[in-house]
Amino acid sequence: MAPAVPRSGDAIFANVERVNAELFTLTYGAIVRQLLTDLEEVEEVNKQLDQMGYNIGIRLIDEFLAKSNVTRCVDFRETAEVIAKVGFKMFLGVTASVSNWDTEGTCCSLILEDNPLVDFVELPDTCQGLNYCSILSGVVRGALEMVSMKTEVTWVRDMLRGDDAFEFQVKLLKQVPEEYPYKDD
Ligand code: MYR
Repeated sequence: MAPAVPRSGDAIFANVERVNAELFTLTYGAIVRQLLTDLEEVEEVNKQLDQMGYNIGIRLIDEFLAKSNVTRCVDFRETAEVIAKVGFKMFLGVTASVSNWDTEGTCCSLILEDNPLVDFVELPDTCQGLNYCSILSGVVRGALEMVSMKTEVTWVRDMLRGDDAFEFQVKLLKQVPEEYPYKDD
């Protein structure tokens, strides 16, 4: 039945956004479930999710750079903050915190206390080794590779396994300096 008082545009958009977010979360859950059925081994599912994320990341970086107006970061510390505060906010609607830096400033953790991907999710005992959110680490790895940073991304904590947060470690393996393709006269 139509509401007696029409909702304002803002309320309708907020509702559409919430429904989109729920649809996204449920769709992701259905993909993970299908992969578990098809691949059987959780390690294989972790790899597949990471690869899917990587494939998304190498495309998503263009949209990120175009929409965020972020320019070249001075170092990896700044890059990590940009991912956590701007990237996650833009694509996941939440921010992450950055901590556990090594002394060289090439390895840190991104920590999520709120993660819309896991709404409605509970893992059965048979999925204990599953890194359910591997798609996120893959996205970060793919996006960084497109801006010349080769990284290794590893899951450290997972609330679906009883930890108090989601945490993944991002280690910068190699930074390929970008060459300016033209000679200055
Ligand atoms: C640069 O120094 O070239 C800027 C690098 C910015 C990299 C930002 C990557 C954004 C990744 C978004 C991840 C979203 C995950 C949901």
